[in-house]
Amino acid sequence: MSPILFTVQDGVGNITLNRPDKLNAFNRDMALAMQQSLDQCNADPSIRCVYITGAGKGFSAGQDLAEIVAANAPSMKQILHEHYNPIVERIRQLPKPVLAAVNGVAAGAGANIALCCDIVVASQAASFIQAFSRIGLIPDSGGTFFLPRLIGWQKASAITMLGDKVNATEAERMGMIYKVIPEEGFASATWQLARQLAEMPTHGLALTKQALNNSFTNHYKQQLALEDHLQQQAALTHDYREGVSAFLEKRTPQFTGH
Ligand code: LHQ
Repeated sequence: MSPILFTVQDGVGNITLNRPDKLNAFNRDMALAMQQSLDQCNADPSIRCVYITGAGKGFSAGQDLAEIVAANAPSMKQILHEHYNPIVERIRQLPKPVLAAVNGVAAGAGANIALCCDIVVASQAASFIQAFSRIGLIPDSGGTFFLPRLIGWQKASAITMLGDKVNATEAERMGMIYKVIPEEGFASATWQLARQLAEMPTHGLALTKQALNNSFTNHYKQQLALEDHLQQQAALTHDYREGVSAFLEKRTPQFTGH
């Protein structure tokens, strides 16, 4: 069984984590296959949104703990350098929106890979666990970067140290995720959201992502300069012209992503 299912439909690249009997825990094969799918999403111009979800009842339980004690286990260095960091880097650098549809429990690296996506929605049945402290590790896959920025230092400090299980409603309340979506109809509601994103001005969204990627490290003058630079690029797109024309002509815009 392939650890990642990858399909393209309606302008959306669908990456499904697919080890459902292990709650989609990451092993090396799955991490490398996910990188390959993200590369395909980058290379294929027909893909204008990436949708990441899990097969079965979980999203991902993080690192497969059986793998790290097996013979020929990848080293800690390999796991970070070759598995998780390249996934997070690809998601953040991808010039297209990435939607995480968290269908069930997301723990450890599984939680932090979801949280580094551009938009995170979660089923009422989902939960987020910074499980690292339970096994003596520190949060990886960008957790110590994204969490304090999403929910503030104090909450981030407490949930990473205590390893609390945060349910989807609480995650939304804290600002960890965008929205909770009812369990019933979750797949179709989140797929609709991905399709909506795929019909938007893709290049403009990529420039927005680039601005946000820099917003917590730039000071405001640098950020104003970056916005100026990126807005000049957005102004050159077909979609900008189309958006303004459609508004003035009182019709629905037809964006091409360029
Ligand atoms: C699993 C796993 C799993 C293997 C469930 N592995 N089988 C970076 C660097 C290097 C090393 C380590 O890690 C990292 C990054 C990380 O991600 S560290 C954090 C690793 N993840 C965890 O510690 C979470 C471990 N899992 C759990 O605590 C629970 O499974 C949760 C709370 C996620 C879900 O609990 P339940 O809903 O009660 O499900 P379950 O525990 O019954 O799991 C179902 C099956 O999945 C079960 O297999 P079995 O054959 O007994 O049915 C579990 O053994 C398996 N599974 N997580 N990470």
